[in-house]
Amino acid sequence: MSFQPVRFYQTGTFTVGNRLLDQDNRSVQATQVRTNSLNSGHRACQGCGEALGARYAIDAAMVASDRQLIAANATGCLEVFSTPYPETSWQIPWIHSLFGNTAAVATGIAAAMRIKGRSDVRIVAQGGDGGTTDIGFGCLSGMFERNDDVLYICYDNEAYMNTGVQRSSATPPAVRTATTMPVGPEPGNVFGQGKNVPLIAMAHGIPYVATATVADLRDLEYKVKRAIGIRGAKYIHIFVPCPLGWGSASNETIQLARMVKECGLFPVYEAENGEVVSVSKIRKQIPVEEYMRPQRRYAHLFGKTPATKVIAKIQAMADRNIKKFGLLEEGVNR
Ligand SMILES: Cc1ncc(C[n+]2csc(CCOP(=O)(O)OP(=O)(O)O)c2C)c(N)n1
Ligand code: SF4
Repeated sequence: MSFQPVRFYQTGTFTVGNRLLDQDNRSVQATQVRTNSLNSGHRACQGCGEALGARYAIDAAMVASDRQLIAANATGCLEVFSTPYPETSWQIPWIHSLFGNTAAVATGIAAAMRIKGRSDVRIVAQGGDGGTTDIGFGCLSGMFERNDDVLYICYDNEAYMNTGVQRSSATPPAVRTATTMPVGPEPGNVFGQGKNVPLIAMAHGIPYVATATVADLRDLEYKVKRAIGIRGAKYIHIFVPCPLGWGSASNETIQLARMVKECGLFPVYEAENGEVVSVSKIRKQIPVEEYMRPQRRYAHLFGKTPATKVIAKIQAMADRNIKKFGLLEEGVNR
């Protein structure tokens, strides 16, 4: 009979490895306090920012709701890698909606809970940037406008990753995707288009809007917990690097998420009722080039003759954010 030794690598789960470890020997990830709502064993790529962001966001929502949480999930990587039929990595009540109607499905769940008098149950809707900024945008705006009691979380990896890296309206200018190839006089994605959904959410005047990155998971957890405690519509937009779609190394996910904030391209803030109330300041400002260079989706800008004009235009976008949100502590972080 063949013999298979028990391995202890799955210590972040409720599977055999976790249960066999003594309390003292458990890693932080294997602590019994953590709900592991998005459990290990799913099929995300190595270094997937979306998997990391969802794991921390949903665990924080579980803690904040006293484990009374239901999630609706748009079609996209998060749904596909976590639920290859008949398996699932979710350890919460979880429903897969269509690609474009997650906000509406979550609204329906919230209405059902209201009718049942279950004000203790909290509802999360989640999706990628395509499901949020493009096809799901109408349902999302309706959810905001009605101030439905739902927290919507967008995991922004800046393209349609699940179907092969097509451009979305959250794809940054000059980026190479399968549908914005680096050819012609202005290679990559166009400048001056796209949508800034956190600002659009704020324009709806909803109680709470926040942005976050997977480089600061404590900040992310804090924002999710805050949002769960607020009644009405809430929106959190999380920056989640995608090694496969960006052509970045899987061990650079956190570093890229840190650098996008430190260069000013992705401002991290909170807003209440349409007004910015707190901003995460840049600790040490870096040029956008430092953030872009390790990603192959920008490789066409760094050839033999670097596209200095294009890089300068992207730097100008970061500078505008820095000014608009007051991201620099004067005299401290340059
Ligand atoms: C109506 C409809 N159109 C197209 C698709 C195919 N489709 C599934 S997921 C997806 C892209 C998802 O992109 P995004 O929302 O950015 O999530 P990601 O995979 O990047 O996490 C597309 C186009 C679909 N499922 N339904
Ligand atoms: S393609 Fe990107 S978003 Fe999808 S599982 Fe892989 S790393 Fe994550």
